[in-house]
Amino acid sequence: MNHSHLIVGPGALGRLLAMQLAACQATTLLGRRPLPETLTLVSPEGERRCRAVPSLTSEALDSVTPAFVHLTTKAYATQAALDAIAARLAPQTPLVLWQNGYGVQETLTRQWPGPVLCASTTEGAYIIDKKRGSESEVVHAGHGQTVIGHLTGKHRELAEALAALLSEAGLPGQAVDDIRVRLWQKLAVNAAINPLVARFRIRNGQLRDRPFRPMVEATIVELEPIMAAEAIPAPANGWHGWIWQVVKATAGNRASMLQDVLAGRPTEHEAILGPLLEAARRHGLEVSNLQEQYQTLAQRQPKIQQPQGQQQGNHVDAHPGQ
Ligand code: KPL
Repeated sequence: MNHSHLIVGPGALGRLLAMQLAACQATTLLGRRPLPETLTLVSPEGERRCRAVPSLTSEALDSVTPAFVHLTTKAYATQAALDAIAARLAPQTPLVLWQNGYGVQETLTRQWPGPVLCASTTEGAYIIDKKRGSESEVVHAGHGQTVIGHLTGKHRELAEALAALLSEAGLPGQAVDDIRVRLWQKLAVNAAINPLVARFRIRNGQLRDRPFRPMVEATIVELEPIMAAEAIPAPANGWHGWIWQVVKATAGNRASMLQDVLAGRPTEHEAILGPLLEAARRHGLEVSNLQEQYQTLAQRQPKIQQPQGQQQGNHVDAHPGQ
């Protein structure tokens, strides 16, 4: 069986996937610009490995017929990245969506004729650019878990096959029937942490101190009724316990949204806060904190650049309890 992988979006997560999968599967990276022939990965244990991973730009795409297309672009760039290559893919090619937030997963599941799997990962990775990007290393910051599934629970066998391939490649994966719930639970964590750390340019752990702690608490108070109204079950230790547990587990992290701000990239506020605000509006819930955070982020947005190959940069997650 053909198990080849095409990875669209050579940011930190895309490169981590490429490096790991290339060890046991045919893997190609697709970017806007040609990528270095050899990628370097620093493992969580500090070991440095180099691997040749073939890369392409979309003009050369006709030369590969992938078994899986992994979209690892930022959430706001995903639709355009797929549009740029769709005509060159067989319509039944399975897509795997690795985006933060919620939104594009529903849109593409409706739109794409083939199977669409969604992945939610706690693998942590970031890129260190050396010599202005001509040399860069991917740092695999921490081992995590990846859950994979179709939004309506279809394609279970395919999700299991992919989970097994990822596990074999050193990225433990598990097929799940409730990926929508998993994505919304992650949304809650991202909404409680990312906007505040990006705004105040602090590491996750600093949220435990004043003046930030009450701000997180105020966000959790707004998140709880949204999750209940959307029928998203609370994690075993409750939203409060779980969110503070993630803050502790990722205390040293610069969250993905902070890294976007520091790199001058647009943030994923639309994908993370947008669905929560929309749900609050539908259910008539008061969410002034979330609204204020959304507006603050929306005001600082740099222009979105060319979509394809937009990096899913520095996706650093931790999800105890999953
Ligand atoms: O998922 C994350 C992110 O950085 O996007 C958290 C959980 C906030 C960890 O940094």
